[in-house]
Amino acid sequence: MTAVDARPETMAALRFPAGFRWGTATAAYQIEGAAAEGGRTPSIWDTFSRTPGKVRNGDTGDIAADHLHRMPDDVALMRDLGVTDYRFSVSWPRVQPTGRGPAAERGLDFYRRLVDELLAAGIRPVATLYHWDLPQELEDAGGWPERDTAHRFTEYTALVAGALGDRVATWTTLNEPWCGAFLGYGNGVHAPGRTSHPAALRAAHHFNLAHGGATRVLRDRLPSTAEISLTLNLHALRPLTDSPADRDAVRRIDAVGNRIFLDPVFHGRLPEDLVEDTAPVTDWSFVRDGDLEIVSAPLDSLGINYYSPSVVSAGGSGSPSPSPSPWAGAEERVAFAPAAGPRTAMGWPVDADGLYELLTRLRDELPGLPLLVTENGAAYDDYADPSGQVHDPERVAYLAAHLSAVHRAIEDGVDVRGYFLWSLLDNFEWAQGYSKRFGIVHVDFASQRRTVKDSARWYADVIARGGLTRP
Ligand code: IFM
Repeated sequence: MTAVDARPETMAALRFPAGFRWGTATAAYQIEGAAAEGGRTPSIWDTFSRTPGKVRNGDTGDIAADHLHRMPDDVALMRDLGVTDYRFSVSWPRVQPTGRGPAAERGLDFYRRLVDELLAAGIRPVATLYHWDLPQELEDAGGWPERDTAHRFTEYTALVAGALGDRVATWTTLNEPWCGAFLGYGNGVHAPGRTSHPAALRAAHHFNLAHGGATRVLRDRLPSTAEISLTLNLHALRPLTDSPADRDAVRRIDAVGNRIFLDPVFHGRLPEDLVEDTAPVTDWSFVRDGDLEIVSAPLDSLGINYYSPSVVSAGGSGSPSPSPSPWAGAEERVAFAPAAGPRTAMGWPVDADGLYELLTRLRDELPGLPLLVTENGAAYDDYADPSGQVHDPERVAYLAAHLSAVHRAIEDGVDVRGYFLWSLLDNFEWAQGYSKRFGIVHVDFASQRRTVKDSARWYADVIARGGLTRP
């Protein structure tokens, strides 16, 4: 076959449906900075990042990408890229500093201005109410393992809904409660850095309860057209072999990694096998009558954050789950096998099939529920060269492969309504501090200069054409 003959195949366009939402995503603590302005009080991440040894290089979100002061310019960047939607999170300690009582109007004003700026730029705001920045005062009162934190969250939700409900059409209650519960309270890699399996499981339930309570509040206070959603970082799991033991290892991790949220939220029940697997750790008596009814309030869509899959075995090969493990003891005898192939700067395997597998699973398990890919992207060690350019071909390849997987899923009947690229800006990557760059816009943290990377130009082109060429 000649090169000319090959062109139609290599150039075939992958077109997305009309109205597909092309977004970017960020989170408050990772970009805003201004940690002590306008009455904002410390969150668990302010405390954690100040605790020696917890965050790489001792980095904190004190200044981050200084977005609070540069917001109009950052919105203009998105407008120039042509994004249709922007997913941001609201900082709880900025709008309700002690986690109780009245709102700090100056904090809410920032989000009012952000939403106005977005709407003026023709960009749909997508608000996430919780992306990990619990007010420290609430952690001091017991944090997510305590039931009252869920009640505090519904109160806070009412404040934000009152301020933004007339202009924000899409709402996400929680971002990645698995990380909040199991990295925050299970293995302590994230704030608040506690290491207790029972606390992690209690936190997971209270996240579910907070989500359900907030959903009720949003339904009561928002126009009936509002879209209410939840974002989960579902784990794409594969057994190392087809042996019953390896398949059972997948079942265990699926229970404590995925179904711990999916079953209560979408089916109003706890996974029975999870309750059995975790019996040595807890009797689940913190789940009270009526809780699961609150948790399972109907949703309009589900957000999925996907980066890479995991290969799971019953042990013997691969590395055992690290100690302390985030999996609350349910991972007994489970090992994680090293994946082949390229990895990002996070060390995460590049494997777009995992996204396709997750999306088609959800099509089958939750028929009729619209899906959004609310995060996907990659960190690479990119830098501005002397001519001021940032060339990031690996990120372009990663994004192209994953968007192709989304396209394939849509072709196979999955109702995916949008894709939010993580992230608009280089930012504070939690325990990795500023050492990992996920942005399609480079940030020089010393000068706060923004430089549009090649990947941002590529994404703008994808958006303009409503699709991409087959990679
Ligand atoms: O930066 C995070 C984000 O806050 C939550 N999802 C994963 C991203 C990359 O680690």
